Amino acid sequence: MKTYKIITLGASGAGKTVFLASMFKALSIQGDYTFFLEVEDQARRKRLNAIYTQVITADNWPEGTKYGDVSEWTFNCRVKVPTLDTYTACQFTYFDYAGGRLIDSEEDAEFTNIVQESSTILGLLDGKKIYSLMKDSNDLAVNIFLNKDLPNILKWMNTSRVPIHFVISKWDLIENEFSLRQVRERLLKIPAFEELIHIRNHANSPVRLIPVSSIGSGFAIPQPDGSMKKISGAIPDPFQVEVPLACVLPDGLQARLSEVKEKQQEIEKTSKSKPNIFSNVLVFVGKAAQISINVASWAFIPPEFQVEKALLHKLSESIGLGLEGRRKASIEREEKLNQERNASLKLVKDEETALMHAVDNFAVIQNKFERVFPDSELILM
Ligand SMILES: Nc1nc2c(ncn2[C@@H]2O[C@H](COP(=O)(O)OP(=O)(O)OP(=O)(O)O)[C@@H](O)[C@H]2O)c(=O)[nH]1
Ligand SMILES: [Mg+2]
Repeated sequence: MKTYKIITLGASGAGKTVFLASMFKALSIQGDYTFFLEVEDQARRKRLNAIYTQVITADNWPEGTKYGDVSEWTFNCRVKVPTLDTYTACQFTYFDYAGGRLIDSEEDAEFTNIVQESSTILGLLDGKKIYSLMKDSNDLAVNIFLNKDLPNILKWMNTSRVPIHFVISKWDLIENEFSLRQVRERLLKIPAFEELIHIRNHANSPVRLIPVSSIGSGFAIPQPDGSMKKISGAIPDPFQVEVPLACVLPDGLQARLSEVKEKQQEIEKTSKSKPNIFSNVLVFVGKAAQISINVASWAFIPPEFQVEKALLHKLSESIGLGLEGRRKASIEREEKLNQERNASLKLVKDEETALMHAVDNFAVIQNKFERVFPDSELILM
């Protein structure tokens, strides 16, 4: 089974745990999308459901994650076909730590390992602090964000070259006053942030800004004392909580293929006898990208990204290998993607075809998101 690991990095109170509970709730039934998430472990499933129930029904909020707690949430990504048989396409494992752990200067071997093994780093930026930053307030929250939270997140991100999803939490607090483009411009004024984007762009490893709200607009309002008051009678309407998960596989594959391609080119440059490009080659042709990867190089791709050829071809249309190949999200594309998704549902009969179908769903989610937020992907070159 292909398993994608995602580490969530974010300061204490940024909204990591509430986000995971809300994402699970949104994707735990086959509704808008023709896949769903399942937490196999019953105790963990109950725990995650209890967190969400507390968010939406109790007066107070769930407690922050404790320092020693490693919440490891494994979601099976499942597809139910019209005959009601269900197949697992892949797994996503999210690691949710206490935010305080980020700033520990001690060697943290466990944390380091998880960062190294992750397919994607999900950096959660606290929307409440971003709002203060956008307001140009000179308050403590902004100071902490700029001088502590963000540098600590960037420090960990700089230890790997996997794709990065900067999730802006609590978008409900920002959306009425600032656009994603404005937030993007402000963040790019921070030199260390901009530098990270340049490095990732150079490696062709995607970086995105993804605004989410785990509760939706009008559910809670910040109080002068810093707390978040729930509005009595308000109904939660989570916003875009499914987007980060949908980007994990396509973005991860793009980054891995680019890495292998780069290594392969280096070897070809230095080796005297040019390898015969027609032997031992796994050709991978797409509308947006045309690359060939040697069988030997393919072995360096981690198993979760060694997808079947048919899936590679499918994804090669949507992943941009090289800036010129960036896809254009559009309504027309949405229709085409919906048709493809309907067609592939009929073909699901095992893990491999279930993954093909899940990827069609991810493309639908991504296309819709990029259409509404064309400034999501950070490309500076
Ligand atoms: N307005 C708004 N507030 C939110 C949202 N998500 C979380 N919050 C608030 O942020 C608080 C912290 O959320 P958590 O998910 O517990 O934060 P965390 O990042 O897990 O924090 P640690 O466990 O301490 O590392 C919540 O108790 C809410 O008050 C959101 O989408 N909108
Ligand atoms: Mg937490």
